Amino acid sequence: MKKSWLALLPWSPARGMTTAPWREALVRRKEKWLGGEASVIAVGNSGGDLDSIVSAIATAHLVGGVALAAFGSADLALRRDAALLFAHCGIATRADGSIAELAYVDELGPCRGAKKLALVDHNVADERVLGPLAACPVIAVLDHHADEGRYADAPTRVVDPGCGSACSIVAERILDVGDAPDDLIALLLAAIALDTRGFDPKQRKYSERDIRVATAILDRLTGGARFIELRERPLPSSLDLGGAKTVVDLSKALLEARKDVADLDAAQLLRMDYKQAKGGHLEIGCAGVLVDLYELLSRADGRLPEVLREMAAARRVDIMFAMTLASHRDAKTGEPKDRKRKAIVYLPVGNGLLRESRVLEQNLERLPRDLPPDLAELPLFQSQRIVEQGFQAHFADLDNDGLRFSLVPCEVTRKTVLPTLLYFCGQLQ
Ligand SMILES: [Mn+2]
Repeated sequence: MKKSWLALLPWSPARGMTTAPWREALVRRKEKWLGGEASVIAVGNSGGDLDSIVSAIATAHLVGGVALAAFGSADLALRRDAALLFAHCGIATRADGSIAELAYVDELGPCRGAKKLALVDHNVADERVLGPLAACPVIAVLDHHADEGRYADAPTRVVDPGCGSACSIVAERILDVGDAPDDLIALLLAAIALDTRGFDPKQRKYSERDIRVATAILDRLTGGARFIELRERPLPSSLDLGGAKTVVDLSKALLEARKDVADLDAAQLLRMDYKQAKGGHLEIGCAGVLVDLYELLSRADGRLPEVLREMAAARRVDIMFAMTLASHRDAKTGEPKDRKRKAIVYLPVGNGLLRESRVLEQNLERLPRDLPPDLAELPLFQSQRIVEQGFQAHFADLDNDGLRFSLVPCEVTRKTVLPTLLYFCGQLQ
């Protein structure tokens, strides 16, 4: 059949839709595995940073297996560096911001095909994340964390704690194979550039192995230029992310991307940096939010209480807190006026908690009076001056829907607020 002339144009939709065969193969194997077929599962650690994601993808390619992300599919969009890199490399995202090339822990059904594991970027299978999968035989460990000494019989086992990036260890093997796709190797280089901070000699987050592998990748992708220092070598045009010309620029662009939350909604902002813990009989959630309170409210479209309630329900949380910058806005221009304060916003979920949450408020407001000695001793309670001035909290209604809030000094962080909350939760009758 004659090809449409449209397909010959660089901007034609037909062209835009082509996917590299190695990526199509990943998707196909994933679907077969989710359908019950046996496979080798390459999985990264539960932190799920760019290193874990890319090393899992590359290892799955290498072993003809499936790449599994140790987090839910909706959470890929929260890893801003990864989201930006994949978008830049033309890897399409689905409605929830995930990519089809990965499997996600929330997609795993109860009956899964028999399988073997390849652990990347960690060296002990995480049972909390993988469930019964964690008991599968481990055939490969490719990692750069402290060696826990497990799976000594794994046919492939490289654990090199001195190495800056698990992707260096995986890339080493991929380059050996010879026919590895350029765009896959480019992803590995991006993760290595980020983990090594662009081979910054001051931070020294790399070893000879990282240097050797990054050099070999650049040789493959750009040819020649061997006599130029690694940090100054030109990148392939496929990695000109944010105009990056070198690994130094690329690492800066990816680090910068982590803070780029411009297109996230309130629910995503709340999930981005979230901690949960139990104090007494109460389950407490606390989100660190990268935008100010004004912005959080507007991203929630007036539905912040519902968003918090939904999040609390999904995680069985009793009281949901969020910490943001306060940022009073100029009434006329909407411009932020005061970045010197932070805000604590919270919602007790369920009416029964109203009385208890008010007691918690009073305890926080009363600080530094009644600050327990074991908290007062901690360095952060000293450096944030909680010991002398408490949180200077005064709680009030933020709306008519149960949302309460207080301003606190800007040096106050969740690292002091959450332990204090948990302590006072433990004191509740
Ligand atoms: Mn790593």
